[in-house]
Amino acid sequence: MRTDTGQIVHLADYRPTDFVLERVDLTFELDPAATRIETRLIFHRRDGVDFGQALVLDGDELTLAELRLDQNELPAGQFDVTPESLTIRGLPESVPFEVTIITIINPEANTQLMGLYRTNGVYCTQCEAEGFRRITYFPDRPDVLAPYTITIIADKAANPVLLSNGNFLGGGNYDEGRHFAAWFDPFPKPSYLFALVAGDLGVVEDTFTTMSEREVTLKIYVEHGKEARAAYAMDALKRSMKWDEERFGREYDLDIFMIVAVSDFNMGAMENKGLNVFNDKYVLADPETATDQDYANIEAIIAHEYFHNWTGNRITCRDWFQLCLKEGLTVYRDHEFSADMRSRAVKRIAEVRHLKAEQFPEDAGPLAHPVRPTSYREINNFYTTTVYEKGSEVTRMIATLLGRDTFKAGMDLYFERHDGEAATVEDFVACFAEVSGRDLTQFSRWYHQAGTPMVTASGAYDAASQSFTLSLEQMVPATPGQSVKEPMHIPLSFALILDNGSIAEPASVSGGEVSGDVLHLTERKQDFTFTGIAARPVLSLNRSFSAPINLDFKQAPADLAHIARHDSDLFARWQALTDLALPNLIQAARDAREGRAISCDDALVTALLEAAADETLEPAFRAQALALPSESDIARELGGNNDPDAIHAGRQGIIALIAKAGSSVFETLFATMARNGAFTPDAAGAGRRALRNSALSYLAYAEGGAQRAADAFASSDNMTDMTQALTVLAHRFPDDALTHEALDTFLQRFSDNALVLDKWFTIQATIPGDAALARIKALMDHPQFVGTNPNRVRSLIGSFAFSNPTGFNRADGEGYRFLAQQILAIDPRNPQLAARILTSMRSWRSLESLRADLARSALVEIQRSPKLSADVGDIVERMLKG
Ligand code: B3K
Ligand code: ZN
Repeated sequence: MRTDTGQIVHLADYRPTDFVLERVDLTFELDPAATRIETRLIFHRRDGVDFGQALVLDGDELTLAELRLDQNELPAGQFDVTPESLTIRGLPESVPFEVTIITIINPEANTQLMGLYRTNGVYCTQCEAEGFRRITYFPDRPDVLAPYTITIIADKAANPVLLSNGNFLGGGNYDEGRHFAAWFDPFPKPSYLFALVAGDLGVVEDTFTTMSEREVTLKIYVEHGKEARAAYAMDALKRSMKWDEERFGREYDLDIFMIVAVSDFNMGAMENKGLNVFNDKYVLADPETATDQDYANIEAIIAHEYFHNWTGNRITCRDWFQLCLKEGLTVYRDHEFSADMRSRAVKRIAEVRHLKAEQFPEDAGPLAHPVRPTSYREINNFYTTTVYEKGSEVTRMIATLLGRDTFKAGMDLYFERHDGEAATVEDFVACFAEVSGRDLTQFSRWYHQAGTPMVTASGAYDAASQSFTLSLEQMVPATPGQSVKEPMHIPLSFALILDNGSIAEPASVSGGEVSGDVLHLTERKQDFTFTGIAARPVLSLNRSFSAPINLDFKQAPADLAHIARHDSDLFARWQALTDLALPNLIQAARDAREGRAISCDDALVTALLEAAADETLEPAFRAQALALPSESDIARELGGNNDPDAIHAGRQGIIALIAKAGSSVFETLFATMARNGAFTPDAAGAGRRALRNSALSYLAYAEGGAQRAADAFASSDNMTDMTQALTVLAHRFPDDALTHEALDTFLQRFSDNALVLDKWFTIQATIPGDAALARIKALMDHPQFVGTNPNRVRSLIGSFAFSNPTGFNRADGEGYRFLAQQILAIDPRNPQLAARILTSMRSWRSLESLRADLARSALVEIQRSPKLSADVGDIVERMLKG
């Protein structure tokens, strides 16, 4: 394990390298325990750099076997080497020179899954962010770009497939049953985009003809026997390639594009040039084994990694502080793709739910950081929802401010100006400022100021002057290291909805800039006055979630119901339903805590059931309308002193009331939303299943609920219906014999399918209540629990910590202690996985004081461990600070 040096990297210290890397030549002789890598690097000194300057290369747990400078062995005095660095002195003054390095590494022993490792007999790499330095000594930073030539030599029987980045140069047989393959990637790239895969894999092949009529070979490699399950991924890839041409004018550039699915992977997928490596969870799908959510994820992640070819690979990041330049932008691109493939409104609702569930808590807690941070201790810990999802929201706001065409022009300029470069956030923003003529200085604060802005709104109608005044005030909360904040430029989409549901067209607006249906809040306090409004309108604000803010706007239930019924923006209708529900859920949590009976406003019940039954609305939307804010949504709204048991009990009480009032609606939906044809994984089919399963979840509150869920489970013919029914059964009736029976059936049926078994573990890990911990512990002893497989660890321990609020936050603190022990057990093997799961405690400070104290003790226990990785050390330190 890497030793924790505790060193902090600062953006302000950025300097270009002293030496320019011209070419990289790598030869791998693969062996499970002793892979030999010969690295040849051609450098020249950058203009203006002192002649005496030494070349310093990065390493991580490396052993140097040989070192040559221009083919000559170096005398001991001319270099220094440690596992972490290689320093070479006495370099030629004005001509390019060649450094040859030989390292020997052990892929089999690489449990961190960074660098070159083995998974199920397959060699594979993960180099982002700093994994390449675990393969060879190298200037391992994203602003060092070069073309790579790769030769792979390996045993032919065990590794018939030998892959790397770029185009295939050739291959052939070698001595002793070995063979080789050579690849050349002409596009200069940083080392984090390097990839190598070797092993015995099955393949699915197809082609794509680009807009300039070039034929590109497409290959998806999977374990033998799983080829048929890659068909949907291939389809998603071709749709992504087409979409990027049509929407952004981006054409693919190599002769071949490959995807490899592996079963041990720390994250979702990786955009290595021409050779994407994927967690097999985001490649493999068929109706029998994949849920609709799996299909949607595959589509989105295939697209995301493919889109990186331009936003990330052709234009990369100058340094890791610029991570959002490729990640936020690429998430925005994949969101837009999915919105075009599916229902835009439903997609937006899902995005906002995710943003609020994951990014808002991060931004409100001890791990808050700006979209473009200025310092880090462990870069792996900055692949966050703030960089990704808030980064995407910031890009979306640029598109909102500029309008679609000008935004496109800015993207075109960015691609043209920075192709082949390592760029910065400033470079990106400058392109949009230039094409629009807009000053984006204030807007750029979105990159630099952490924390979710709070906007307080109030509206007043004056009948005499037929005017409506909207008073806005913004506040950005203090976050770690940033106590004082400046006002932001916040684009707020709005509508003034009249009694008959139509949208008022104001005669004039004063008080600030308004473009189309977007008003620009730029001051701390700002009043906008709209004239020519004949009658009191209902204001719908932040439609489509045009800005990632918290909105404090006390609207009467009748006004919210009016929006929920009439807004032409479906997202706003959903938001209004949520806003109607939240006060009820909060009150219910208080009532549950105090032991009072739980009640619910009629306005909420009526509005929900009306939306659910409205056949003019698409089923997927109606399902979203029925999905009440989650327990963590309620906790976030409460903001502090949270009691997860009370929140859970209150929410359950409200659901029971809605279930009772709406039983006939739910019966009808359950019957009418049944499928009447062949299964299709598309958005329309998924929407019907979502609505039917939502109805089932309410029906389970009625008499005979367990039997009903068990019947739905037994009659299901696809993984979505099956897991939904099993979840309802297990979560509502954990001790019922029907539940045990169904869980057993599921286990027997899918015992040889790891991805489906992950679902079996997750469903049980998220059963609410105090008994959860004992259940988790028992499941850890299950023969199918594989502690070295990240998907399996996340499905059990991750799901427990992130998605089981009552089980994890047991009042006696045993959930936290358990997590601490698990983190300490995972950390020596896989620090990235440990650190990621530990972030589940990011909101510990908003718990009620007894739980908060126990959570703190567990964190302190982790911190006291003598041998923490940099990854876990950094998270735990930031979580405890202040
Ligand atoms: N760029 C990778 C993430 C790498 C994470 C390294 N710790 C996947 C993606 O965002 O597309
Ligand atoms: Zn990405």
